Amino acid sequence: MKLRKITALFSALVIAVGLTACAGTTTETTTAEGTTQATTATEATAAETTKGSGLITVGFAQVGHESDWRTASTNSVKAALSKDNGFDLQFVDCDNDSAAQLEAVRNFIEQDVDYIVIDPIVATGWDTVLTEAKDAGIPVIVLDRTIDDSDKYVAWIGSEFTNEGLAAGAWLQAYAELKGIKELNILVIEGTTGASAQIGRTDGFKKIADANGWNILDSQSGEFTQDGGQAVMESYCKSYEGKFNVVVCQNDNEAFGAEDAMDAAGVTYGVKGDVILISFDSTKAGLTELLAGNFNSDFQCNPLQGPSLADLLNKLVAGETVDTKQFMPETWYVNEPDLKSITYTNVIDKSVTEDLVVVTQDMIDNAQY
Ligand code: GYE
Repeated sequence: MKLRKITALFSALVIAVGLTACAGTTTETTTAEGTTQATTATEATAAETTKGSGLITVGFAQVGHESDWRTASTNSVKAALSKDNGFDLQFVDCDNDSAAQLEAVRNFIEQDVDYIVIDPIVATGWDTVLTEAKDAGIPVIVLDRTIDDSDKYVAWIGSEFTNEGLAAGAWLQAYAELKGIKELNILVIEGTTGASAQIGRTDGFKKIADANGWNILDSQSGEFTQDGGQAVMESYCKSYEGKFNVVVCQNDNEAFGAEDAMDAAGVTYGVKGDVILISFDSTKAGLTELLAGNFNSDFQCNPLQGPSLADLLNKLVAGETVDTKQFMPETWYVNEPDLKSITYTNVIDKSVTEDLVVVTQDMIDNAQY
């Protein structure tokens, strides 16, 4: 077991509440386009919460346990929705199986929980079961990944994945210019196919790649896992030997697997290597690789959503109006000081300039996941 795996395991055990203080974060909060939805949900729950122990019963259909990010998300929700905080949490690990996730939601409806929280493995296939939840009078909250084919939920808390992909592309553009790299031949290791995190990161990065005429040699799913990332990279190393100078992994665990595959194939990467290695998530283990110079940049996705979720549920119980969309604050990390910021056109067609933060040991020591 490599050191980074041990670090990952350790950080997964650290239950984190609250957010990392970060420079150059992008935070947006969109207020209540869905006031009507929120009101309906509130009416439904007021009666429900009086029925049992006084605790608010919440069913959470979690994606699985595929990555360090996921473990941090699970820990954050479990800590925030504890009995001491007034919640009775029914947690189901859906093991990356969409059918199992639909079944978990149907079981929550059957159990007549007060609220259902879903982190959707994939973005589509949701309208029928969300209609069933609505008909049963159980409000649904979506966490992290988005649902694209139904609006029958009260609110969503998560990250703007397309912006993460755009930011990675904007950074690569600026970095290549700085280093005088004329030709970019890119291999992408995507996350779980159909997950909004995979779709957004792929689309955002591709937009910048297309605008610059970069060559994306291949783009395959590594399922957001270390083993998946390693398997895809092993096959890339054979098929594209000597032909690539950039690898984009859509999460840190895939990047760890890609490092192992490149090590085995004798390919060098990172600040002193031949290949630029880009990752997403910025876990403690990922930032450790960045500080060591093995990654070139790491685009944060913040999994510490538990406190915001607890706050939202408490507001619904109290009959207050809630924000229907809440974006987590996130930081773009690098390890070379030359570039201070990046500018790009974000998803709402607005030109934004965002800071790049040079990772330090202190930041890693204080990282909460
Ligand atoms: O980046 C990855 C995880 O949905 C944003 O899922 C999340 C992604 C995260 O497995 O590590």
